[in-house]
Amino acid sequence: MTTTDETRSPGALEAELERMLAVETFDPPAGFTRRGPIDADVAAAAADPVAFWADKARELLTWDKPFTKVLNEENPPFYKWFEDGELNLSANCLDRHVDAGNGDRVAFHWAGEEGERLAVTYADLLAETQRLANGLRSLGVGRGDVVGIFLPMIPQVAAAMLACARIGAVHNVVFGGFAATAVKERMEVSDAKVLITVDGARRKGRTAPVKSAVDAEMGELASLEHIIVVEAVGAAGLGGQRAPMKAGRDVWYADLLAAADPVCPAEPMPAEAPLFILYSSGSTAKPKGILHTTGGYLLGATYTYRAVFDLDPATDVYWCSADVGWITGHSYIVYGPLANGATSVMYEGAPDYPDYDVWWKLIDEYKVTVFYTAPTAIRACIKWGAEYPDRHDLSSLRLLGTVGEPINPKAWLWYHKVIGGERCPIVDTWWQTETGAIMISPIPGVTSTKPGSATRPLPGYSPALVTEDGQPLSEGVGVLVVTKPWPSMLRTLYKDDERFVETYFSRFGPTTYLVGDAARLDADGYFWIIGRIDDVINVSGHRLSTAEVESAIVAHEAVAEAAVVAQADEQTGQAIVAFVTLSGGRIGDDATVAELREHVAARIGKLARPKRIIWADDLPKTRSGKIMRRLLRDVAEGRALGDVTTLRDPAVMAALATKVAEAG
Ligand code: 6R9
Repeated sequence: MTTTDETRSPGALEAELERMLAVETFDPPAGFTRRGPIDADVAAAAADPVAFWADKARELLTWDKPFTKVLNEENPPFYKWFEDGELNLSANCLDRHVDAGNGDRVAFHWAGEEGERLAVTYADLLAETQRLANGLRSLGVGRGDVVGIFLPMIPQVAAAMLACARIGAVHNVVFGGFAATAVKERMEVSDAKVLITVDGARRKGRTAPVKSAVDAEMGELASLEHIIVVEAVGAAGLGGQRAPMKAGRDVWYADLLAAADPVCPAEPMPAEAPLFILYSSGSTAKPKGILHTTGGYLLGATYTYRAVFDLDPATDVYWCSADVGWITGHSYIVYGPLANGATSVMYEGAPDYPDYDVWWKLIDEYKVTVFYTAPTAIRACIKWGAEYPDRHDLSSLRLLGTVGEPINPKAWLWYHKVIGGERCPIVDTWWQTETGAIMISPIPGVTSTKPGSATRPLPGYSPALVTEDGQPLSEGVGVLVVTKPWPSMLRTLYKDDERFVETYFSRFGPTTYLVGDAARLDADGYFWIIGRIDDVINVSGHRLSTAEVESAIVAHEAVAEAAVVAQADEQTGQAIVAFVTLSGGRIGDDATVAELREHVAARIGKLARPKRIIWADDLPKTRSGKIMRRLLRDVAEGRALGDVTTLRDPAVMAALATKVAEAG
């Protein structure tokens, strides 16, 4: 127990958070002492960012062939970093720790959904990676070949990524929660030669067949030669039958490993060799195949992990609750932590199974010191109530992080108070699949934080704000860009250089990266991400952010979650429509509508009052937890629903459409 039941009575907590909403700036908690020095980095990066990155590349990474060229900017936006250097990413994540005598250190404490526990050491992971790398080779996979990975959160997913990196193959991980149709599409467009998947996957006490679903969708994909199947649930999990296997094409993961040579030396790879493709959860219909390369990407993940999570690999236990199928999982479950020799928790299951306290139970059990999650998850926890975290001892935590969307101050404060016990700094990390690594974030122990702001750029990065016409802004609201190349930037969109240039480097020219977010820069140089450019609402010529209005709405004690979109309006250009989920099963009525409108008016101003409020039992979210406002706009404006297959629960939309129609 971190606090007494008295202080946690819902009313008292609510009142306390309400009081704290008035606090603008939180200084680094007094009890938090930063371990890794950062001042020298800040100074060096400000003086010469390219030289700074070159120094970090030499200091943090192990090179087979040292680079002599740091940055090639002859043909922007096609930048190259460390191009004549060679290294292997799996050797940087595994061999060098084992060689240094840390083979027995746990890389992953794996926690299975039904209570299983497994400790995977660096030596274990290296052994598994080498065998799998040889197994892949035996199936004809070599440098530059694309390997699809469609696995749940099991340790094999890390081995699969590292095995690809070991032999220079390019991985294309598809989030385990996606439908088989999405897997097929991603295998097809990336010409994947091999797919590594699983027989079945568990979720909240049920098992879903995966291999048979993949088979049903895969058809005859010309490029796909083999499917490797991890037997995770076995015949018992699949109603008595093992997963179907097609002779000549399919091979069991265990058989492949058993037959493989245990030794597979890591292949020195050119720094600019492609490392992975990751299809982004962008808002357009066609997914973007974001391509990252070896040296620059690893440097970005390794350096930022160190700077932001301030980890002591020998004593800390780190847990990122994301899925490995997202960039957060790539950079901050696999590559960043492993390159730094960290010990992580990897959890297979959902946050609400078997009960709402499972996360906090795991934090207590493993004495997790650093926890990294998403605002949407925090809001879910708020909805479930503080009694669940309060059941467990969370005193091991020293640092908390968030990623994925702007965090509303109420969720920030709840996280700070209920989970962090007011002693843990919160790092609100802003970045994207495209940036490969965190770009804007507080430096824990150094940066004073303001709830809702990702604060300032990390050393070596140059995000900036410009007007619609590209004029630099030192304060105010504008469009977020990055003015200088950085090592872990995407290199292109897979096989689509044209779309790469068009999407990111056409609006302000080939040397200015267009982020796609709007932001506000305050007088202290703090960045406040407003949201995607298309999430900005213009009411009567006043700019409002959906996030800002949402934040105001969810600050109301009756509200669990809200999503705000714009609807075309004759009078005001755009009008605000709010989809609102009430907490604790409350029913929305006219009085609540009036109350909420008043509440928003009091917080932002009358013009921010939602024109319509629609009560929603649930909101449409992608599997990574992002609210799909595009779909909400469609419902609000009475358009036919577009593609809903990427939603976690496609049924949510039909229910909402009915509600809106009823409301008229
Ligand atoms: C890492 C990740 C990127 C978009 C990005 C922005 C939003 C991410 C944020 C944030 C405000 C933060 N975003 N982190 N907005 N504050 N701390 O999420 O990558 O899935 O590519 O999404 O997410 O809009 O442009 P990705």
